[in-house]
Amino acid sequence: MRNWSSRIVPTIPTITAFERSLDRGQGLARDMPVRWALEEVGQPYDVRLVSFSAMKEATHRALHPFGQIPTYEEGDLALFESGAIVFHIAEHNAGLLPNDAIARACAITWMFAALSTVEPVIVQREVSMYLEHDKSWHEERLLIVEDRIRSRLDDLSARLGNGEWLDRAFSAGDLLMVQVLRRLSRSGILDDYPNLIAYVARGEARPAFKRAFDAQLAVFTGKSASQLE
Ligand code: GTB
Repeated sequence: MRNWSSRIVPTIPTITAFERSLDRGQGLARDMPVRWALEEVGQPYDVRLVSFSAMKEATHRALHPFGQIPTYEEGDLALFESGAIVFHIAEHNAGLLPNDAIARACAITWMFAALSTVEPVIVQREVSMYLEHDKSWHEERLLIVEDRIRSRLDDLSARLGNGEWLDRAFSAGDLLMVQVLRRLSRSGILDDYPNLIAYVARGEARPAFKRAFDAQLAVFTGKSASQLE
């Protein structure tokens, strides 16, 4: 029986990431938003790299029921789901969620919007590109999926307008939204949305993003982040 009254004892968290980068160090895997959130709040962290086979073993599945990365361990606490991990980091540290209750609820809403309204259509495109490219209906389906993405981007772009961030200050909502939009970087689809391109660039220009990016790139190149400079 779980002890629901337990408290989180702060320790240096350990996250998991792919031992071999699938995206060749582009920082698109889901350890990236977790690293970025930890860097934003100035929380040092350890990384345990896992192989594909290790991810499917019982030891890792005890942390992540679906045998994936990332996971997050902090004392007795073990989390999976990048959004939940970023939320946990944002809840327990200053810098990623406003203190004002209404502004905080709005920022959390953008976290959900990134992961449950914008990202799914982008993932549909990736599935179509990687798993359905040899099907006779691939081109037709791709057009439909890209239309759906554009519909989401039209609305997001209209809402962002000339704003720097989705609400007043940078938040965990922006962190997740920027990370989700980065998945479109090579698609050309963002080209029609100069304000979204500038928004992603603003996110990527943050020192915390750069530190997180370099750390995940170092796993791919085998060079430490300081050797990359
Ligand atoms: N909903 C979960 C979360 O947000 O944490 C999804 C976790 C997830 O998809 N993890 C992937 C994984 O472990 C790694 S990020 N896959 C192994 C498996 O399922 O067996 C996947 C990823 C890689 C590359 C890109 N990219 O290039 O855009 C995006 C996402």
